[in-house]
This record gives sequence, structure tokens and C-alpha cells, in this order.
Amino acid sequence: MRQSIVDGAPEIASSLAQEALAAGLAPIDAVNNGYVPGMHEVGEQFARGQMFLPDMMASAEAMRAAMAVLDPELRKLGTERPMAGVVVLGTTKGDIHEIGKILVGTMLTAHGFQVHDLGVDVTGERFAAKARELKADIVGVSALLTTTMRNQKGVVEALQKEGLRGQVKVMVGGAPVTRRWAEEIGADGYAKDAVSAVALAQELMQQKLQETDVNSM
Ligand code: HCB
Repeated sequence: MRQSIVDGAPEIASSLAQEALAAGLAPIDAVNNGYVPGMHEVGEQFARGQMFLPDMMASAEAMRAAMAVLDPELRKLGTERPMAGVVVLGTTKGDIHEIGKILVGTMLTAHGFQVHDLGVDVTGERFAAKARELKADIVGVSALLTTTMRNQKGVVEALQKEGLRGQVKVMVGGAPVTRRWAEEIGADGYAKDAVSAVALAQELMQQKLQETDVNSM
């Protein structure tokens, strides 16, 4: 699986995903232990100048092919669970990386969250407008470039400006993002991957519930 991503081979990535499901492998294990390490290897080779933009695009294509097979299986759980909360998700302005964000959306959906994915290159104002429209509980902001990370702060500020910050929790993630950065920009939490994003979203919903209880006393 890892090699199919490094090689940018969508057909192999897809057939390995089918084989994994047929063999009873948990789809999230295939993603986290098979395909994602391939993406990390691609990133490292790109940084060393051993891979170029078209190679990275081919790897992204292979990842998408694997996800097309695994995604429906990952989502199945969601329909059997009570609604856990409303999440607005997107990648920051200036950034078109979407694979990690899509994975986070899939895992949240699988755990009963109602997810509205705004896509990529999303401004703080659009995040805030959607959060208001949907009465969102959580806004999830992805950034993969050191240059676009600062736009996560722009999302926190846009929510503040719209008077929504009291009602909406903000969680951030993406390869260059850290817990420290999340604290620095006033976000409510950081998740290093899609599994921890689910745990974080559940924790933020608990916090919201407790805050509502305190306010109604
Ligand atoms: Co891109 N790229 N890229 N890229 N790219 C990175 C990110 C580099 C680190 C590669 C490198 O140099 N080592 C680098 C950034 C360096 C930096 O800023 N420090 C980089 C660069 C430089 C660029 C371009 C500038 C290259 C160029 O044009 N010269 C360009 C920028 C375009 C733009 O956005 N304006 C570019 C383009 C591309 C594509 C289009 C070829 C392609 C994206 C395709 C797509 O998404 N449709 C791409 C890819 C694939 C990558 C790498 C190889 C993989 C990213 C990925 O999909 N990872 C990446 C290397 C890397 O990240 N190590 C490289 C797999 C997913 C599953 O992980 O981290 O995205 P994730 O998400 C996790 C996690 O972070 C967390 O959960 C996810 C699931 O487990 N999470 C959240 C993410 N978002 C969250 C939000 C939450 O609320 C909570 C958790």
C-alpha cells in the first residue's frame, strides 16, 4: 500500500484496498498503516528534491483511488449512531491540500457527526458564514503549508468578529500544525490525525455541553 502511493499507482492502490477489505482488515488501519506512510515518504522525497510536483500529484491520485474504495466502509458506522454534532470543515485560504481534511470528514461522519465540507482555499469569512447558517458546534480547519497556517488564525478571528466564538469550538490540524500553534492562535484543540480528530471533536462537544449547563444555572 505504502509503495503504491510512492509509485503514484492508482490501480494498484485501489486493488490493494479491495483485497484488504476482503481479508477483513479494518479500513482505518489500511489508511493509517498502509497509505498514509506512503504520503509521508512522498513528502520527504519531495523535500529532498528526489520527487517533483507531478510525482506528488500522481501520489495524491493513488491516495484518492484507495480512499474511493475505503471511504464507504469507513462511513457505514455513521448511519447507525445518534447525531453527535455539526462540524464545518475546510482547508485554509491559499491552500489546496485536501486529502487529510477529507479523511477527517469521513471519520467524523463515521462517528455520527454531521459534516459540511467547504473544500479548499476557504476564507475565514466563509467558515464563519457557514458556521452561522448551520449553527455549527465545531469548525475544523486544515493547513498543510507553513505559509497558510497563519490563515487558521484568520478563521478564529472571523468567528470572533461575527460574535460566534462563544458557540463554536475550533479545531486545527495539518502536517505543520502543532498543539502549541493551536494554543497560540486561540483554537480549542489540535489533532494529529483523523482518529484523534474524532476524539477531540467528542471532547469539545462535552465541553460545550458543560458550558451550556453552567450558563443555564
Ligand atoms: Co504539497 N506540500 N504542495 N501537494 N504535499 C507538502 C505539504 C510538503 C510538506 C512537501 C515537502 O516539501 N516536504 C510541502 C509544504 C512545505 C511547507 O510549507 N513547509 C508541500 C508543498 C511545498 C507544496 C507546493 C507549494 C508545491 C509547489 O507547487 N511547488 C504546492 C502548494 C499548493 C497549494 O496548496 N497552494 C503543493 C501541492 C500539492 C499537490 C496538489 C501535488 C498534492 C495535494 C493534492 C490534494 O490534496 N488533492 C500535495 C501533496 C499530496 C503533499 C504531501 C506529499 C502529502 C499531503 C497529504 O495528503 N498527506 C505533503 C507531504 C506531507 O504532508 N508530509 C506535501 C496525507 C494526509 C492523510 O495527511 O497531514 O494532510 P494530512 O492530514 C492528517 C492530519 O494532519 C490531520 O488529520 C489528517 C488525517 O490523518 N488533519 C486534521 C488534517 N487537517 C486537519 C484538520 C483538523 O481540524 C484536525 C486534524
